[in-house]
Amino acid sequence: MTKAVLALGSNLGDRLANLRAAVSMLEEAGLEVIAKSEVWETAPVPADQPPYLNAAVVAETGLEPLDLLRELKRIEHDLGRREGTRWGPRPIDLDILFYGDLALNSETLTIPHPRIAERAFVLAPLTDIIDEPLPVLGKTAAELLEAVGLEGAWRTRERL
Ligand code: A4P
Ligand code: MG
Repeated sequence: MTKAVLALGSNLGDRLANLRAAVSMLEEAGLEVIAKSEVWETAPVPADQPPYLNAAVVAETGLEPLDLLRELKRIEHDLGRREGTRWGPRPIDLDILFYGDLALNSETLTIPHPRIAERAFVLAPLTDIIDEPLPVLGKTAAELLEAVGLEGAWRTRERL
């Protein structure tokens, strides 16, 4: 089993219900979710789309990275996501942030996810669930978040 860290984002439809449905579907797919961040409201990047709810989870999985990616794509599709503009609005976005301490750079999959260190909407939820230095990056989420600033990210009172 490997510890994978996943990012969840939604900015279309019932955003909280979408995040919660995604967590249930991850569990149904056999992942054991062992930590869940709080739910954060975040300003969209780029700005010309609705605001997001973002969260992150740690999950134990026996799936290999590409099989995990395939499961995430299936869950996105089942939750109504269709091909659209890259970085555009979506009912659900599921990204693999880390997979154990693996570093991988292939055409379909890059691990760690390439833009973690520059995004408050990824780092803020990570500070809820991982205190140690992050795999490969070697710094804590809190340290990286301090460098980019918390601007555009707010804790909601909601739980996953
Ligand atoms: N891919 C490569 N590496 C990975 C990985 N580690 N995890 C490939 C998941 N997918 C990975 O992704 C496009 C392709 O990236 C996949 O088919 C896979 O082969 P996608 O999810 O279809 O499209 P996307 O999400 O638009 O692209 P990407 O690159 O994942 O975008 P980001 O960087 O995730 O940005 N603003 C706020 N506030 N909150 C957000 O959550 N999200 C985005 C999406 C933009 N702005 C946002 C948010
Ligand atoms: Mg994505």
